[in-house]
This record gives sequence, structure tokens and C-alpha cells, in this order.
Amino acid sequence: MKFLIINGPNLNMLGIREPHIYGAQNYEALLGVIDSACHEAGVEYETFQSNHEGAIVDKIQEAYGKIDGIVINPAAYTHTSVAILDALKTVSIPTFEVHISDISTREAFRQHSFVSYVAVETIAGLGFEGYRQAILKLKKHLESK
Ligand code: CA2
Repeated sequence: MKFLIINGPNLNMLGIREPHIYGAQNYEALLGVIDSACHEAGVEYETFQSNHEGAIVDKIQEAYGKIDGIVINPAAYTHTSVAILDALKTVSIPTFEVHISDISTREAFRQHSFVSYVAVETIAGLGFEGYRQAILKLKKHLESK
């Protein structure tokens, strides 16, 4: 079983500002959490981070027929990107959505997510732990099918 973990714009800069919202740990630390969760789940995985909407769409399309499950934090594209929603709909790969912060209690513009229309579940507000939970829940979800 192989998972694709996608992180959207600016998440590669984690740790340099807003530690009260996103924590003080950097992107490398997040990759460590993802690595350990995928080992715990016993799945192969690939990570992908991009600041470009089209690159994320391309990566989702490339996953078709190769990847069993997707965990995505689309970052700012969560709230704007019909293109990422359509790509996820097109490939029809089970997807869990993750947000480090609790987007439901932040600015009004962060409270709507296009990706949540296709996500099996959205996990928000648990910091990096949300990625671990998403990976483990995705594994269980795929096993139950
Ligand atoms: O809470 C999340 O995970 C978000 O997806 C993060 C996005 C934000 O636009 C979403 O509304 C919620 C922002 C990612 C920017 O990440 C940085 C955080 C601190 C320092 C640098 C980048």
C-alpha cells in the first residue's frame, strides 16, 4: 500500500513565524512525523510540497493508478482551489485532509474548504499529530473497503 502526502504553499517555511498558530517546529520535523506514522501504519509513502497550484494538480494526476491513498494539507489553496478539488475527484483516490491549525475558528475566509467536498475526513487543529492520525485512519479506511 502506498500513500502520497501533499503539502501546499509556504508549509516548507514552517517554524519561522506564527509559532502560536502553527508551532515552532520546521518542515523537516513534520517530515519526521510523517515518516514515523507511515512506518507505524506499515505503508510505503512519498511526500510532495509545492507552492504552485498546477504542480499539485499534476502530482495528483500522476498518482492515478499508482497511489492507494492521499493525505493533503492544501494550505491556502484549501480555500481557493477548485482545480485541486477537481483533480482529487478525477483520480478518485481516498483522501484525508489535514490542517495544523483549527480553520473552523479562524478568519471567515479560512472556514470554507473546497477539498472537504471529497475528503473522507478533515482533521484540523491537532498540529503535526493531525498528519499521524490521518495516515493511520487512511490505512484503516482502506483496509475496511
Ligand atoms: O492550518 C493549516 O494547516 C493551514 O492549511 C496552513 C495554511 C493556511 O493558509 C490555511 O488556512 C491553514 C498556511 C501555511 C503557511 O505555513 C506557515 C506557517 C508558519 C510559518 C511559515 C509558513
